[in-house]
Amino acid sequence: MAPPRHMTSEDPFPAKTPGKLRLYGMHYSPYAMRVRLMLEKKGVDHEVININLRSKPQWFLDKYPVATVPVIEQDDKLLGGSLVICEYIDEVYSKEGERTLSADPYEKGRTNMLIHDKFGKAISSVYKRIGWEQNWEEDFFMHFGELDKELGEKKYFAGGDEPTFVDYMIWPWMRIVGPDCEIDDVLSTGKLPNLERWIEDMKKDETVKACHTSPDVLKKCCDAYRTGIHVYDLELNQST
Ligand SMILES: N[C@@H](CCC(=O)N[C@@H](CS)C(=O)NCC(=O)O)C(=O)O
Repeated sequence: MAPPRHMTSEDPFPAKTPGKLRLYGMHYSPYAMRVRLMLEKKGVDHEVININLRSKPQWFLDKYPVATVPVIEQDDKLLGGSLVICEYIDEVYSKEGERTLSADPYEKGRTNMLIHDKFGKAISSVYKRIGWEQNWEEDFFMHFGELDKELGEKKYFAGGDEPTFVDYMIWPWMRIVGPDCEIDDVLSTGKLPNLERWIEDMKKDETVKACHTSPDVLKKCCDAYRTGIHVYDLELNQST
């Protein structure tokens, strides 16, 4: 099913349903995808209002002057920032013993360090590669090499047989690394064997599958990043 179209400054505020959680997103935003993954994982009943980031509705700016997506709203509660939101969803909607992020303060701190520090750097090297910036390769393999080392022999980043918080938080960027994807020239080098295996395992995860975006659409988003011409509602314009 095509995602909801992206609303512009022309669109009136869509009435809220009492009690229902609403995600303000942008369908191709990796940050918003973090939240979609977590909502899917936790089976949270919700609605999505997509925002055209080049023509933001005034009602969105009034609500969240930081003016980025994702944002969630439920009655009079509002939270912005993908990691803040995902941690909140995990805490509020997980059944006993099913949290994806450890409740142990030290474990949680270590996970957040990995996401902010090591993966933060890897994200910037993904954009360098998408933009074919000079020397992207050195940067890319340095930061991805660190991640590969961090993963090591483990199936998922936190150990265990199931993906947890950290895997879902980094997936939106990692899904474009690999065969048939935008960054298809790095896994065949043998430099990232652990990540290569991890990507294949992540692709089989039910939550990841439910939030799938076709490689064709992802490619158009990467092209848009290169040209600076934003694209919205690609699925609505597709004939298939
Ligand atoms: N730290 C924020 C970053 C969110 C972010 O930068 N989102 C982008 C979309 S991918 C955005 O809304 N940009 C605003 C704009 O382009 O005007 C988070 O984790 O949610």
